[in-house]
Amino acid sequence: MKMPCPITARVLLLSILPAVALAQEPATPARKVAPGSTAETHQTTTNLKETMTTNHGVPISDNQNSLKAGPRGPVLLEDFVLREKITHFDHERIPERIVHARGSGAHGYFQVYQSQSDVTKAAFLQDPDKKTEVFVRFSTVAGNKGSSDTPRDVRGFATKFYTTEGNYDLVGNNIPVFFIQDAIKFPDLIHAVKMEPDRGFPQAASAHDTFYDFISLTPESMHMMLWVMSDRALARSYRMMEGFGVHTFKMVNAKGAVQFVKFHWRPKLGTAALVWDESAKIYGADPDFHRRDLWEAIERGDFPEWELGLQVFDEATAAKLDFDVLDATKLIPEEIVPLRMVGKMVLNRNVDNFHAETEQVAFLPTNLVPGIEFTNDPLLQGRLFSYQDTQLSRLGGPNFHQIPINQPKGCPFSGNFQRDGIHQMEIPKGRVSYEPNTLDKGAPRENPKRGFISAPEEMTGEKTRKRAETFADHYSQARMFFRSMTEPEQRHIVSAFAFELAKVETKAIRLRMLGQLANVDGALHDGVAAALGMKEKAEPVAAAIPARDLALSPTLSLIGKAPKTLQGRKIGVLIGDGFDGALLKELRDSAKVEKATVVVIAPKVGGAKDSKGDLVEADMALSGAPSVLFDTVVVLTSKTSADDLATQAAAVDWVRDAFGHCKVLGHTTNAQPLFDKAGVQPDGGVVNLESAKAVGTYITTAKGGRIWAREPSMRRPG
Ligand code: HDE
Repeated sequence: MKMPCPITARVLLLSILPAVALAQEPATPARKVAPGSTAETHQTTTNLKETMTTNHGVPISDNQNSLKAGPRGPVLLEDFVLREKITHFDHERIPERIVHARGSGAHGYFQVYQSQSDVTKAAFLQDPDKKTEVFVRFSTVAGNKGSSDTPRDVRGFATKFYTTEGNYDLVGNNIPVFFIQDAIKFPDLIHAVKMEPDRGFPQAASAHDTFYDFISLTPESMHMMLWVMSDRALARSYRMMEGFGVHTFKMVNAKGAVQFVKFHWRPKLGTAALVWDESAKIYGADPDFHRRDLWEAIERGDFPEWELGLQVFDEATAAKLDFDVLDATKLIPEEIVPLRMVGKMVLNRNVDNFHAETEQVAFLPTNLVPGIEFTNDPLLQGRLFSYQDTQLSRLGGPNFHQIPINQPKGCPFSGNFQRDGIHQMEIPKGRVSYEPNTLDKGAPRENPKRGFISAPEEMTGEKTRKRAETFADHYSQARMFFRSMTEPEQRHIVSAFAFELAKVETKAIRLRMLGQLANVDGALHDGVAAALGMKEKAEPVAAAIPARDLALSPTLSLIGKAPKTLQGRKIGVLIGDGFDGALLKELRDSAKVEKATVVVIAPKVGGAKDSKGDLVEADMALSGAPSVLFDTVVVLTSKTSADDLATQAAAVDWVRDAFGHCKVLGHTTNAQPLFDKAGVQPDGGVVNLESAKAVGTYITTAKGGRIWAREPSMRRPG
């Protein structure tokens, strides 16, 4: 006997039921929900303006349940609301950037201090009363979009100026030189550093065989490698990072005079870096460390600022330098061409939507305005092709300039006759889409006076793939950089190389890399070789030009020029029951004066009771707030709570790490059991807060930054 299909029966039943249900529905929707349904908590509206619609404008009655054949039946294909929503979701991601995939952006403005008309006719560099809108995106290079903020890496520093003459993009990095001299090597470099193609790891890390295989065969990368192994690659915050245009550009004034220029961004908060162990731990504790820091600073009105500095020089100066200004693996020491500070940039607005702005922004080194021009740097020349090209696949077609974040703002021009293409968002009017024409009198025309004109430059030369001989010295500036560092910074470079090379599995690559380091500096090689402790010797590498001893450039050192400040820094205060509330208040007051932020941490996020029995709420629970998240730390406890904390690994690690990362620690006498357990040795950076004026002493000491003298006794290179 054939049984009736239960599903068919239910569908039949349902096709009758809705009519009955609808007829009984009251005018104002009190949604009918099954008992226990999540929809009970959802809000509905009768207001037309607030009514949710499909992408095609059809009002939606229920955004909680799909259309089914009966409450327990199959979902119906005709549910266009469900299908449209899921289809859109399925396509929510766009291809991530091939490099610089992980980034954070913010809006702000740029303002010039005074007219720079002697060097450039660029409009945004003329009027000190004019604020030019900007959008900045900071990024890491090697990791995927979902990687962490703090690996050892170069940071991107890309700025879009929405000028009255169109968009100008200064697409720079936080390191003033680059790995390679010619764009044709870029795909090789990036393939080498990214995850190895068979295994798909390591993520966001240069410490692996393919990278060092390539680098050890590429002597021109040595200068940049020294920077990448230095503290520069471990930025404490985007707000405390310098930026550089890297290439030499040209500036042209209204009279047509051409000069060379290098761009520099200098953070108002001064520069600061993490230590390697700290950055590795932050990787787990807060993968969004830099993104959160930037976002929170802007939200609390503590707007990050940078000054724009220019190194302006002429052909004659360029000719006298030890290297070629078209070679992006070289820098010009400030001691030779000083910076001229021309204006400031303030970031004062977070994005409204990460995808629409930070993800969809398209920076193009080809976005120039009259008064700024390219040079023949072969690395730059390759970039002029790459960025436009990559947007075609990333943003889907040739109309990506119509995406709001990429549109020029504030310039009076009328566009052009480019038409159609995928994602065309405009509806151009009229029958004329060509030029010259007579049929459209108001059509856009070329403007020989205001239009972009390249400064005339004589070009001759044989067709060749030769690299200029003036690009051949790969080691002298690498040596200059290493020798210009302070002692702790040199130690960090040695440590970083030793760490990375220890991760390289192929011995021959390690030895070849040691050969490269020997060409840079004997002490550097010896330090790394000793830390690796291998029995084999470095493989000698022939140098086209052996390193020369250039004059040192102390301005390259971060520690050397670090300001004594707590501005924009975070003080982590760990409290335990019975702590001294008055001391916490004094700390808060002093931190406010210094424009630092105090973050109170307790074993429970609900807080801890002070010595008077009042509950003080914590900002964070100890389990989620390791001391690596703070620039300097304080422990305020009673004897009992210190004894208790000393039994907790999280608290012991908190203190041990702070001490191990050379931070300044403030504490009450009661905290001693915890400090003993954490192995804290008294030194100038461990400040007891209970003697007279001790908070003042703590603040002054903490303003000085890390206690580097502590480091050698605790951590050997490697
Ligand atoms: Fe890039 N680079 N790059 N680069 N670059 C990209 O463009 C490229 C180079 C830099 O926040 C890509 O839109 C080539 C130097 C930043 O959106 C791509 C070469 C400098 C950003 C590209 C270089 C940079 C990028 C990937 C060698 C410092 C992120 C997605 C010739 C001056 C911008 C995109 C953002 C992004 C190509 C070398 C800075 C693939 C071919 C040198 C800050 O087009």
